[in-house]
Amino acid sequence: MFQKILIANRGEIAVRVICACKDLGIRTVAVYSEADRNSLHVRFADEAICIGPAKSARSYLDIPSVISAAEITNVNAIHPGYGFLSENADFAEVCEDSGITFIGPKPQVIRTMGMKQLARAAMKEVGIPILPGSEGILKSAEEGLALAEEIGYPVILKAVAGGGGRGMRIVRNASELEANLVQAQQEAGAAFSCADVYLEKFIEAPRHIEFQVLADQHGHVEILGERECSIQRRHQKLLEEAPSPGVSPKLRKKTMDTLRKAMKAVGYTNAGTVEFLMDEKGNLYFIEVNARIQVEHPVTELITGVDLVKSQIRIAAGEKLSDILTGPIEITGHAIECRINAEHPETFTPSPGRITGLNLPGGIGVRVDTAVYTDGVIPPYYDSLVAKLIVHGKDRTEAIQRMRRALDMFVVEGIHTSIPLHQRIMADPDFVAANLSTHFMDHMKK
Ligand code: MV4
Repeated sequence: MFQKILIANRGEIAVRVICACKDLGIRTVAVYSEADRNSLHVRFADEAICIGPAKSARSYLDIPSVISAAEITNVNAIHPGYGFLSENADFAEVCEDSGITFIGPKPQVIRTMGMKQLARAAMKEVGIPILPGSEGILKSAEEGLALAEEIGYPVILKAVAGGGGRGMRIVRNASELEANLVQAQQEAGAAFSCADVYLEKFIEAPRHIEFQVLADQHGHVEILGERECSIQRRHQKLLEEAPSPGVSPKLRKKTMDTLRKAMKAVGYTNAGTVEFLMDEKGNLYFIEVNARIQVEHPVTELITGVDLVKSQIRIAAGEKLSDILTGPIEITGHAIECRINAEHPETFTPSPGRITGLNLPGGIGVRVDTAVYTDGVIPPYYDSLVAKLIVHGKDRTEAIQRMRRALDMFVVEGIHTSIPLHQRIMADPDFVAANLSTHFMDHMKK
C-alpha cells in the first residue's frame, strides 16, 4: 500500500480523498493555488504545497507544477479527483514515467475513452447498444446527408474530443446539415484543438442514466448499479439519485452483465462511469465513458455501502476486487444528492464570496460532503459547488422526506445558493412521481 498520496485537486473532492486516505492510514499532500491558502484541504492534509496563482491553468492544470510538488514531497501516488487533470491521458503518462502511480485507468484507456467515436466503436464491438450513427469520424457533408436520410432526422453532431454537452449541434432536416457541420467543426477545432465530429440519432427527451464501474488490475470488473442524472441545466447536473426509478431489475441485470464483460474487454481499470441515454420506450443507449470518480459518486456509496474512493486507492495499489468488496454488490434503499451551488437560485448567476453564517444539516440518513466553513470564502475562479447534500432512506419516498428536512435545516449566509431551487424540486409533482427527463427544468412550474 502507498505511504503517501498527493491530491491534485481542491474543494470538497480533495477533502473527500483525504478522508479515504485517513481511513487507510495513508499520509496526504495537498496542493493549492494562491486563492486557496485558507482551504480545508490544506488544513487537513499532512503537508501542503502552493503550486501557483489562482487561475487553474497556472496551478491545478499545470502538469509541471503538480509533478514538482509530488517529487519534492516524495509521494507514491496522485489522486486527481474530478475535473482538472483527472481525464488527461498525458498527465497520467507523465505520472507513470516519473514513477508515481496515477490513481485512475491506464493512459491509453483514458485516451481512447476521451475520443468519443473510438469509445463508441469499442462499446459497440463488445455488445453494448449504441445509437445509430456514423462509423467513426464524419468525413463530409455528403456522408452526413446520406446517413441522416437512412437513420432519420433529427440527428446530432458531436465533437469527438467533446463530452459533457460541449461541442454538440442538433440537426432537424437536410437543409441544416451542411452549415451545422461546418459550425460544429469550427467550434470543436477552437475548443478542443480537434475539429473531428461524428453523427448520431438525436433522442428528443432522454433520461440520463449512468452505471458505476470498479475494475481491478487482475481482470475483475464489478458494476455498482446506476444513477439517474436527468435533472440538469445547461449540462450542469443539479441533482442525482440511485437507483434510477426508470430502470427495472431486469434491465439493470442485463445492462450490468453486458457491462462487466465490456469493461473487461476494453482493459478498463479503477473507477469509471458509463453514461447512457434512455429513450421514450425505455431502451438504454451508450453515449460516453467518464474515466474518473464523479461528483455524484456518494449516492452509489450510500446504496451499496462501498467506499468508492478507498476502492480506487486500493485498486491502484494492486489489490484484488475480491479483497476490496466483502461480497456481491447489493442495493439497499434509495439515495438522493443535491448539489448546493454558490449561485442565484433563479438566474443561476454565480454568487462567490464570504460565508458569514453556516449550519450543516445532520441526523439519520444525511451526509454532507463539503469544504466550506464559517468565514470561509468561495473564490470566483473555480466551479460553484459549495456542498453536496446526500440522503439515504429505505425507499424513494423516505429519501425525499429526508432531503426536504435536511434542506430546511441547511443554512448558508453571505452568498446566494441553490437551496431554494432544490426545495422547489423536492415539492414538484413530476419529481415526486419520478416523471423525469433532461427537459425537467424547462417544464418545472414556478
Ligand atoms: C445526446 C442527446 C440526444 N441524443 N445524444 C448531453 C451531455 C452529453 N454527455 C450528451 N448529451 C446529450 N446527447 C443524442 N444522440 C441529448 C443530450 C443531452 C442534451 C442535448 C441537448 C440539450 C440538452 C441536453 C441535456 C441533456 C442531454
